[in-house]
Formats: sequence, structure tokens, C-alpha cells
Amino acid sequence: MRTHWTVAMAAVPLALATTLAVAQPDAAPRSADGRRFLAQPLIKDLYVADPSAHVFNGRLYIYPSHDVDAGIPDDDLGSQYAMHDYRVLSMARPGGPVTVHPLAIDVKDIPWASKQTWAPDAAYKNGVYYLYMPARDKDGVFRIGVATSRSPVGPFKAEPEPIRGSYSIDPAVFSDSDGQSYMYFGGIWGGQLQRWASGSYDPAAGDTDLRQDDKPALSAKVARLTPDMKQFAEPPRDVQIVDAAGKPILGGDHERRFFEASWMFKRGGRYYFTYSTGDTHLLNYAIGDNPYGPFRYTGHILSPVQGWTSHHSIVQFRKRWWLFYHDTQLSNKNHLRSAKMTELFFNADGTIKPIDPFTD
Ligand code: FUB
Repeated sequence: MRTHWTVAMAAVPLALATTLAVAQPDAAPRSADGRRFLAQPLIKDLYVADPSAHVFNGRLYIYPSHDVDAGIPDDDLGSQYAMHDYRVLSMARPGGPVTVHPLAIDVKDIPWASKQTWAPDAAYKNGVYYLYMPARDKDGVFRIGVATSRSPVGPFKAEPEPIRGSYSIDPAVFSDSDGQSYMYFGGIWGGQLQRWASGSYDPAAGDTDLRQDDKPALSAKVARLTPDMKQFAEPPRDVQIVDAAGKPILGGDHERRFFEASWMFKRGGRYYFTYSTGDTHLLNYAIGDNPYGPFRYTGHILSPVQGWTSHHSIVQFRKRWWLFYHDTQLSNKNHLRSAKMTELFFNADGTIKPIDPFTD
């Protein structure tokens, strides 16, 4: 059975770590088109999106984007997503109070970055927590940087330069059971992945018209990280998503091709690469037998939410699996999103039971 929670709205000084009360029965709010939401926002006093969840020391930490309203109209490049800082959420148990921690880092403290601190991720190794942050550099090119802290909630100190050879958006760092860590990343359209198709940055490569409908779709990238977790240990490789016959998914296959929002988890010895299809608003998964793939397209995880973007993470916590995602329930504006969580269930063969974010 799926359970839903809501967290009471509270006016709080955001400079302080704040534990927000309290699990309440769902009052069944409805979407703009009248459907009942499956789950309720984790918090209501900040807009947070792109939730990357991890369990550190038995507590659940969520590393989201912090959405703000900069008054920028929606466009296909995502200019309206004008975020400039990060804050971490945490909870001791699903459905329990959510703590909103103080400022983790602001773009002004990331020496190489200029704006648009988009979907982050985090990792832990040897007493250090790593926050991976995409942002536009001073030339407007998306890069990915890292910042470190001795605390999972920061404050984080940024490295002076972005990760060498990094580009585009949406880093997701996966640490395998052998101790190796890998970064998956990339996003097309506003995420600029198409501008790197030739191997170097080509601003003329277009923004949304990728001209690849009958060619293999542009791939997310994966690179093993150096032991200090701060650089790529190798040039990024393509994350190939193939169909049941082993053929690459084509660019014109908008319901299956990669768009953005990579995630990786391992279950039963198999590697699940999960991602968003962007303009068709699905979260999908593909399964491989090693961290590099290829990954066989397997199905949908989440049908479209309210709002243009769909982004997520999947984590095991206390033996149960959880999907973190976002929607625009509180604002009905694409750039002001709220993070949610719901339980994820698997079939006996390891396939995922797809989730509808609405109950009717
Ligand atoms: O939050 C900004 C961007 O929107 C993210 O990087 C994408 O994944 C999409 O959620």
C-alpha cells in the first residue's frame, strides 16, 4: 500500500536549520486539470526540485535544486530556471519531519560559475561529502563542479575550477560495491549536450532542433571518477540505450530516448540507468550488467507529472525503495517545483512497477 504525507506550511527564518512538522493526512489537493496528486510536497516553504536522495549514516539526505522566481519567461533553453544556491533536506524516516538545512553554497562562492545552479548530486567517501553542481561558467557554457564538506549538509567549499573535461548538466554520482565511483551526466536542448556532439563545444550546433530523428539519439555520458572524487579518471563515454534487439534508440523516438536527469542504482547485481525523456515528460529505465552499459530499454517509471520537467532519484532506505521526483503542485509554474517521494515497487523479474503521479 502506498502512503502519502503532507508537511504543514510554516513561516520560518531560512537562515536556520528548520525541522518542519508534521505528517498530516492528505487533504487530497487536485491538479490544475482536476486530478488528485499521489503524493504531497516534502516541504512547502521553499520550492525545491531535481531531488537527489542518499542515505548517509542511516539518515536520508536530499540534495535538490532550489527554485526561485526571477521573473524570466519560459523558453526551450530553460532560462526561467534561474537558481543560485543549494540547501539540503534530511529526514530520519519516510513520512517523518523534514529538516531544511541552512545555505549549503551560493553561486557567488563557486569561483568558476556565473548562474543557473541546476540539478546537483552528492557522494561520500572517507569522511568527506562531495556536492556536484552544474552551472553556467562565465562564458555561459554549462560545466560541472564539485564542492566538499565534512558535513552532509555543508557548508560546502567549491573547487576553484570545474571538473576538467566536464560539460552539460545533471550530474549523478554512483559508487559501486568495488569502491569505484562514476558520474553520469548530460542533457539536451538547454543542457547543451548537442553542442558537444563533435567532441568540442560548438555553439552553432543548435538549441532544440537536433536533426537526428533517424540516427542514434544523443547519449548521456559516464566517466569513472578519480580516487579523490574531484576529477574524471577517463574521457567520458556514451551511455548507450538499446532496444530489445540491441539496436540504439533513435533520436526520433521521443518516448524512449534520453533527454536529461540521469540516475544510476544497482539492485540484484544489475545496473539500472534511469532518465527523463524531456519533451514527452516520462521517467524511463534501462538495465545493464555493468556501470558503462549498454543498457537495454525496459520501461517507464513515472508518467508525466504536472509541470514540464520530470527529474528524480531512486534510493533504498531501510529495505524499501523510494522514488523522489518533483512537480508543480504548489505553483502551477514550470520553474517553481516541489519535491515529493513515493515508494517504488519491483516485480519478481526485477522490472519496475510504473507509477502514476495521480490517483484518478
Ligand atoms: O532544474 C533545472 C533543470 O530542469 C534540470 O537540470 C533538469 O533535469 C530539469 O529538471
